[in-house]
Amino acid sequence: MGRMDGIRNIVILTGAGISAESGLRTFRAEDGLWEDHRVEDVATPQAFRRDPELVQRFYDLRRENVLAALPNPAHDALARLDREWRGDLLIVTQNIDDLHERAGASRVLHMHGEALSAWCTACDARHRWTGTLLDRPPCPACGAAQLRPDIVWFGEMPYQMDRIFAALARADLFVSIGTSGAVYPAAGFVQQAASHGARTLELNLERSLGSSAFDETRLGPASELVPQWVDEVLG
Ligand code: BV8
Repeated sequence: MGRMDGIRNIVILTGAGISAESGLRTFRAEDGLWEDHRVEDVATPQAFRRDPELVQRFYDLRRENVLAALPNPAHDALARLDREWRGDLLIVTQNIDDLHERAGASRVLHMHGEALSAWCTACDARHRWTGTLLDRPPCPACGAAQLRPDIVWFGEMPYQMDRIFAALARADLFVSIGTSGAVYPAAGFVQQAASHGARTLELNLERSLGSSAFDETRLGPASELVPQWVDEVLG
């Protein structure tokens, strides 16, 4: 009875921890983003209404950092799994960076949005964006100066929840990588997958808030744990 017998459909949830070794700061560590910015000052629709300059400057800097970052061996290993896994696979990321895609993965869903995307609140168009938004550039589609970061802020509905719930309902295996389990609805996915009979595995530097809900937890850096795990899966 090999480890992967009976496993066809895999859902992988990733968080800031998978991009930490690519030089992108996590949120809750002592040098985390939330150390020098209060969430409610930069990552809520109320903050954007109150002080759009502060919020645009915060995400212009995040966008710059994403463009300067490179995928690490954890991203590369998941891209290999995406290429070679014959069953269903969905990488649901909470991250706004594009390192999964730059490593070559395609079955990726950004539930909290993307740094390299701008959303026009006048015409609802979305545009790939690598520049700044602080200078209020016009929307390439309608010309209005109402572009905001295409990011899901606290209190806003995450993207493609129906597709995520459907994948969790069909999953035989749910794997969580580099996330603290502090933010919902992502933090509740392990219970949902388990309630549909999936096996659950956590790969993280330290035990997360949801560790007790997992069948197995492996502790260590993603750049080591993820390639090891993918080698096991692909045999
Ligand atoms: C919503 C984009 C309604 C912005 C983000 C239920 C209970 C309590 C509260 C709520 C609840 N339901 C909703 C809420 C409110 C809120 C919430 O969860 N608040 C928390 C703080 C209690 N949730 C919301 O507002 C959500 N929206 O609920 O809408 C709704 C819901 C469902 C259905 C309908 C409607 C929206 C939340 C999304 C907000 N936007 N990101 C941006 O990026 O700036 S959240 C943001 O923070 C990230 O995307 C991520 O989700 C979260 C950060 O968590 P992690 O990624 O896990 O990062 P963290 O630093 O915390 O941890 C890193 C981990 O990695 C650590 O464990 C560390 O050990 C590990 N690690 C570090 N280095 C490594 C490593 N692991 C391996 N290798 C390493 N090298």
